[in-house]
Amino acid sequence: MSRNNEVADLLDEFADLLEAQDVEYKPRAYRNAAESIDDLSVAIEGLAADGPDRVAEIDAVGDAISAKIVEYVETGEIAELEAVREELPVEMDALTRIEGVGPKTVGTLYEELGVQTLADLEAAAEAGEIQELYGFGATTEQNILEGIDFARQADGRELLARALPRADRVLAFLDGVTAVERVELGGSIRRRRPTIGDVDVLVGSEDGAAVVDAFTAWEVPERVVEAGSEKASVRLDGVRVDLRVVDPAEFGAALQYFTGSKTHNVAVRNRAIDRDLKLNEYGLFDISAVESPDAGQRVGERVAGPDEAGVYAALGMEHVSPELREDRGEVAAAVAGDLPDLLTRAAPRGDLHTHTNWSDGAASIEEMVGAADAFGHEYLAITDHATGPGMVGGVGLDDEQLREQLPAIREVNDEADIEVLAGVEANIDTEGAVSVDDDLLARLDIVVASPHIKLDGDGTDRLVTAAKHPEVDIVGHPTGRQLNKRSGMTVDVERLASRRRRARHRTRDKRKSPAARPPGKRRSDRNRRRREGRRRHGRPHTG
Ligand code: DGT
Ligand code: CA
Ligand code: CA
Repeated sequence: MSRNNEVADLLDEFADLLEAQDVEYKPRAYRNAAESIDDLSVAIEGLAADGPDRVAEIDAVGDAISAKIVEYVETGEIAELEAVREELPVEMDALTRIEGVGPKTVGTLYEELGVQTLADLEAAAEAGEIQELYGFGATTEQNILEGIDFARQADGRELLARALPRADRVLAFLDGVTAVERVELGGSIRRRRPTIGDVDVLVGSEDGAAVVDAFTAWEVPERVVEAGSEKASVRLDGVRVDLRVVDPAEFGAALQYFTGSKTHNVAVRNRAIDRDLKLNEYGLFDISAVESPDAGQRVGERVAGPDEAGVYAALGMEHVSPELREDRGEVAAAVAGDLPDLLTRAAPRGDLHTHTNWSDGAASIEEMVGAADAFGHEYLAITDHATGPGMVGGVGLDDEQLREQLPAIREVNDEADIEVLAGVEANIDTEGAVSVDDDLLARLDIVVASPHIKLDGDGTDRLVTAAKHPEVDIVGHPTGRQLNKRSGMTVDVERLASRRRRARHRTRDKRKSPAARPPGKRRSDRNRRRREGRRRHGRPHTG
């Protein structure tokens, strides 16, 4: 496993600190470099070992940044970053989690008011000190106060996509430890929750002490938080990792227990009780012939334990995928054999929401289509941002630019092995109006409309209005939430979806959809196989 994420995080932190100090250009350069390193398919430390010239070959990484990367890989720190950290000792991540508070604001608040933490910020806002600052006002101060609670809740929770690479490193390490017989992730990361409090790792081993010793001696984590005979916690790239070691004979029951969620476990345990069974982290036990079932943890005859599948089977239910274990009816569905099919990586047939370098995407139309083809997609829609309400910084295309882009998309389509649809991501204003000219929308194959302003309160009415627009096919990110940043709008999805269905029926005949088009495209064997394999998964799902 590579340290790419770690290096990218440091460069992002560097960028934030420089931006807070009003340094120009550099922050952008550091962020571009960070993004590029996040996307690397090789390990950064391998390149660094070959020297700064090799590192500077990475896209968006110049000589100055490459020298810092090599310095970090060799010495474990970047002297210049340490210096800026001292000049600006603020909890940047926590503070910028508040919507509307960016690194620049953090810099000003530190310079003017000495704000370092969320608590400092709250005190300053409550005392009315923020609205007195140049460039701030009462509204900003009020927004900050309102955002603090949300930022607190988010505090310490890591995005799944950032936690997973760290978890992979832990798994890879433990796989190589001799005493480890089995290892799996548990907790919210196994359930693939959007944000992760800590990473739970479960090991099956006869020798807990050896596993804990190896784990706490591992040189990669920043520090060991605690260590016992059968468990240990470390901090790795800012994420807490909880390790627990159990007897291999009890691994399945422990995995079921430590995967959670707590409410799912309660529902499963109730089913066990109804069937005269006792379920806990040590196993599933038949207690029908036992006089005092509470006399110990391992009372009765063990009917499941080593494998998690055995636990669910012995309870007369289908195995419940971890993603479904949230007590939303999955236990009853598993008993009835009625669990839904989950999407797999092979299931999506195409992508109907993408941006290119025409707006704020990083890649060209050709590159996007090439990557989609390589991924196995049958179709790809190009839906760059249109300019309009909420589109800041000149990101979106105006109608004229969209008219220019249309033939460019058609041209790529003519050359491509997959279907390339011409589309747009238009903006929905506060009243539900859609930002692009109707005539232009009518010429496109697919129209995504998304809200980008006033992303709070109830958004159902404006979204329903947009969805009823005859040219709109998809409402994009309806709530506008941003994980760990803002909760977004509340939306009555049922009402929105029922409106949508009616609108679709009206327009179905008028416009071609990927499914309705004649199969004019040559497709690779791989695509055909994928398509056939997928038929039972039903309609494509778009996110
Ligand atoms: P997180 O870490 O906040 O994202 O959420 P989880 O679900 O990973 O929670 P965590 O790490 O506290 O515990 C992992 C699992 O262990 C949890 O999903 C269920 C189980 N568990 C932990 N503590 C308890 C408990 O007190 N009672 C029960 N029934 N289960 C527990
Ligand atoms: Ca956890
Ligand atoms: Ca935990």
